[in-house]
Amino acid sequence: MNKTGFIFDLDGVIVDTAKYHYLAWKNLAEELGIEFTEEDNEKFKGVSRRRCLEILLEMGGITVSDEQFESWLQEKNEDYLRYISKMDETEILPNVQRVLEYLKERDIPMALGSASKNAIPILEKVSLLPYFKAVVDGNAVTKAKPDPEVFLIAAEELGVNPSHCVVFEDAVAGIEAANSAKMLSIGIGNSEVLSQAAYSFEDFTEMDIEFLDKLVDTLEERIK
Ligand code: B16
Ligand code: MG
Repeated sequence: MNKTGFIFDLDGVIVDTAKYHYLAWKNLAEELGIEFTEEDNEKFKGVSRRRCLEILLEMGGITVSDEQFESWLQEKNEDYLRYISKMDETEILPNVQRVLEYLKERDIPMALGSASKNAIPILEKVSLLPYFKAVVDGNAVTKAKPDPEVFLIAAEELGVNPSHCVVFEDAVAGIEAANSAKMLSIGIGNSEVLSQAAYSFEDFTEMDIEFLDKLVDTLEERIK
């Protein structure tokens, strides 16, 4: 068993793919005559693609056949894939790579824990895939956050006891999932919104090396 493990959410933590999800959902919403704002898109963060479409259709009061539902789901994803096909390293959020390097230098294994079914192509696009020992994404889970499944699978794949894992998350449901997995949750974003996190930071530029050192020491203390 490894001693400690670090798990990262993708959208809102490593990259800001929410803006591309927004554009793709907005295109579909327009086609369906539904008004869709950036505020509406907030509710889609960390939520599975399927659930997002259900919410959108509820907003428009639209009921559809299973076949039509699947076809819109595919249309949105194809549109989204066109946006992300242009992504590169410049889209990595500030200081993320510094944190990944810090952990790599210390041989601390890292995993991705995301609701996205497009996590691997996105990590490839921004050249971060090699940092991750495990990628647990929307293809691997049956239960969405706040269920802890995604993070528990990640801990298992890292070979780390869940209580010795740290999770970086930007969504309330993700913080809840990390807490119920008995992991140390770190919110990335608004601290009032993420009040259930053990610690929170506006972004990784606010997190200094001293904090990371302290975090690793705290976890290693838990192990003793
Ligand atoms: P896909 P995360 C989530 O990523 C996004 O925040 C959410 O808006 C999206 O609907 C979900 O992934 C599914 O994404 O359509 O690519 O499968 O924050 O869990 O990394
Ligand atoms: Mg997220």
